[in-house]
Amino acid sequence: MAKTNDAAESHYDASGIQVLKGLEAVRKRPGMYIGSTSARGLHHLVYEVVDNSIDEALAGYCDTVHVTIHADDSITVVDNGRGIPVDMHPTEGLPGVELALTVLHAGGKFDKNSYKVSGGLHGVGVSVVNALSESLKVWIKRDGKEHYMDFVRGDTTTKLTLLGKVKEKETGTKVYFKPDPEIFTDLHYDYATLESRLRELSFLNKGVSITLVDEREGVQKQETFHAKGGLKEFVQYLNASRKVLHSEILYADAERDGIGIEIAMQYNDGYNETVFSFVNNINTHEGGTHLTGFKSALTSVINKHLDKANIAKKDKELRLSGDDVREGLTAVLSVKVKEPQFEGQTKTKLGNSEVESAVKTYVNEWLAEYLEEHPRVGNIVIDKALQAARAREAARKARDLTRKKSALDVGNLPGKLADCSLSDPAMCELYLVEGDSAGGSAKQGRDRMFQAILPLRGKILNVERARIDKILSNEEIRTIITAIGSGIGEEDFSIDQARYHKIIIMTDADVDGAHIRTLLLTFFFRQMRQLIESGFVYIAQPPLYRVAKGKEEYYAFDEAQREEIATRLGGGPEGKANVNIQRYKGLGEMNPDQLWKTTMDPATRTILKVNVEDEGQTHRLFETLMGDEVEPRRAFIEANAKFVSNLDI
Ligand code: 0RA
Repeated sequence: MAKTNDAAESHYDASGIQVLKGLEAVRKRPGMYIGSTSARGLHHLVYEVVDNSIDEALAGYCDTVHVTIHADDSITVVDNGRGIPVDMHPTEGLPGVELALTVLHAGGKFDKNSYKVSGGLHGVGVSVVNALSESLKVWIKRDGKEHYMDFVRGDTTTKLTLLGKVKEKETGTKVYFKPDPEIFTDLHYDYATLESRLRELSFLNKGVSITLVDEREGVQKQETFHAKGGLKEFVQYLNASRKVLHSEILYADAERDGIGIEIAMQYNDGYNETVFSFVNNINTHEGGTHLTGFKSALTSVINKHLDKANIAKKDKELRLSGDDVREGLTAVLSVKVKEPQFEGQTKTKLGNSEVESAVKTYVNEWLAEYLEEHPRVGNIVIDKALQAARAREAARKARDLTRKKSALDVGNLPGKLADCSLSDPAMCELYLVEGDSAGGSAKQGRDRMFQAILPLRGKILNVERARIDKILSNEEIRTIITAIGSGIGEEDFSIDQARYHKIIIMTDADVDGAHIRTLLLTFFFRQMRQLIESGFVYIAQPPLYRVAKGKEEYYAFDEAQREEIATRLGGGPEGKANVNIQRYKGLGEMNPDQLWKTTMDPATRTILKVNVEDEGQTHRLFETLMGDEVEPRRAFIEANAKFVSNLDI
């Protein structure tokens, strides 16, 4: 930075120093600002810039956003908003754009729109993206002129420069950035991850057109997301693989007490509840006041509707619970709140109490009127909820019965379970093993101090196609529930009761094994989601090959590794003939010692932790793979078959 004696310039220098301090803090502790420096943080940079464009859209000045992944995994985001201000800030002595890009939380200084998010990872500002980029460039079209600036690791390298004239009505901002390899451990952008968030943003911001372009070699593609119907199209997307019970999607878009409320809902013939909630475009995974308001209004309106309905007296005496009225419901609730208070472990739970009453009052009016005016839909909803209530009643009876027999009582663990001797759940592992023979090897090979084994016989029930009473009558599932000890569902589940903090699925590396694993994951996702969310569910990685020469033996987990070991043991490519390669067809082919060494010994094994990256995608995936509709499943398998490897068919 050139030194001058000019008073204004030295003031600029002074603020420049302060600026550097601010962004240095971001580079020192990036995790504090973007959560992590792995893939998640990397993608967060894109969301941060796009959020600024979406803010312009919310303020009514922007309807098009273009995101490009360049060949070297750098990113450009272009919008047609008003453009970041370029005039001198009266007190800071820097152009607005430079402030926005070099001062932490400078966004607030403009106070440009009322739905800015406070706290959490969102809305940290584009200056954070700048600090964590090896290069950032910005082009602004505003007031008939185009301006340019660039930065290296947050430091201004080219001061604001006038590029030339443009048409007066041509406005917008273009931001290019290349994430800094000194900061990020992973520099690769995942198309599907960006696609999923951008699609979601288009659903949440009716009318905004968002295009994603991938320029990288071999993957070139481009998609535009644009939802004229807003959340209506979101629900349609989520229900795509389901049989819906009524064709019209219930939809509301209103403002009450300064709070924007948008809702879409539709019932399907399944038994799951798929309800998503958002505040200022942020997925409130932990729910909060807006969701509570919606749920309580839904339960109350449907119960009132039941009272008025023309149905048998004995049904009228049934009270519909929240779970009953949400069986088979797909709904999205999105609110826009001026000063959101985010709470909870991941800061994704809305705390503002005024939002609960606003949403509740509004949904009470809107839904009551809708059901009144659409009696056919009203009857369908009542029917569905009554069926759920009856099934729940039957399930309660079945559970009481099994309780009497103590089948679900931890005091009476299943006979098939070989439990471990420690009792602290944090130390204990439960292996769910496919088949009795592998189960036997695992029992002999394990460390019985902390490893418990539960052999599973054959296929477990597909819970995606079953209601709770049927799920509970399935022997294999009951055994799993009892062994884990935490109960199931939303109301009966308690993570504190889980008897193991690692539940490891161990199946063969073949089609049956993959199927059993999917069935187990479906069950955990639908009935014990918290187990996954707490990071308790894992997948074992047994080796595919044993490579041996004489007394020396090694295990390979894929073909490349097998070849590498064989070459090394044989003393070069020619000597491979003396090497014995054994392909494991199933876990049962390994003796207890081999199973321990390769798959169960914490010192040497690899286990994969199961997590839910994107709830919406996961719902759709399980519905596609495990639901009733055949056509979406066939299409999915066709589209993805080429990615499947290591399956022994
Ligand atoms: C501050 C104030 C104004 C707009 C913006 C920032 C803005 C920032 C970004 C980042 C990406 N795209 C953006 N578009 C706009 C409002 C200025 C005015 O009042 O005209």
